[in-house]
Amino acid sequence: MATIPADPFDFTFDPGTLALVVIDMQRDFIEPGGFGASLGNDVSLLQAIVPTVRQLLDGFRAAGLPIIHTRECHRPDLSDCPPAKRLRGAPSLRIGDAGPMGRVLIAGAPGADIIPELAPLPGEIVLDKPGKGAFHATDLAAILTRCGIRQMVFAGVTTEVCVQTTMREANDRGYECLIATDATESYFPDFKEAAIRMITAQGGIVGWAAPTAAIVEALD
Ligand code: C5J
Repeated sequence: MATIPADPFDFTFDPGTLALVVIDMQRDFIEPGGFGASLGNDVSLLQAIVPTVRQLLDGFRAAGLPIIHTRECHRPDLSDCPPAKRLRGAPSLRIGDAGPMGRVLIAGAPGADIIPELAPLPGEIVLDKPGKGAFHATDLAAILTRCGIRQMVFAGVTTEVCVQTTMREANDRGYECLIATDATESYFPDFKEAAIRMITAQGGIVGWAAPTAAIVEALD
């Protein structure tokens, strides 16, 4: 067993059952001209965590531990995109519309790709998900069972939407989850802070939180 100093208390893990889950580090959320920007968000906030997410990837790769990358995206015919999701709000580009990086949040379009700096390596799992949570309408549960994963470190975007939703789904399924505080970000910094407080409050009601350096050091 190994230990990461964490909030609200130490996160003890078995390296044989730990995985890294990197949520939605896609061009559509991180780069200008994508879905995030079409909603009026400042994507430079999210770009700031690319180096720390890369440190986590490097640490898990060096330790030989499993890595799962998720991508929020939909089928080209939008059959897995509820109209309520597509029509919500007043973005300049809706899901499925043609944008500067191809059709917005559509599997196979350049915008749905993970940014090149964090590109998955052969052997790493890439999971396309139509919802905010990575368990909804995916085979994530089966993958975790098959790989013997019981504990997960979470990174990616956005903290209070897809990261927190997936952590809550995982927590309800009995997984132990830790969020890397400097490898996750929101378009709304106060939402990020609030989400991490929600996760760790009440004795870690959803999970644990720790900085990337502490996580990577514990993997050595
Ligand atoms: C959002 C996500 N915010 N990956 N997606 O729509 O958090």
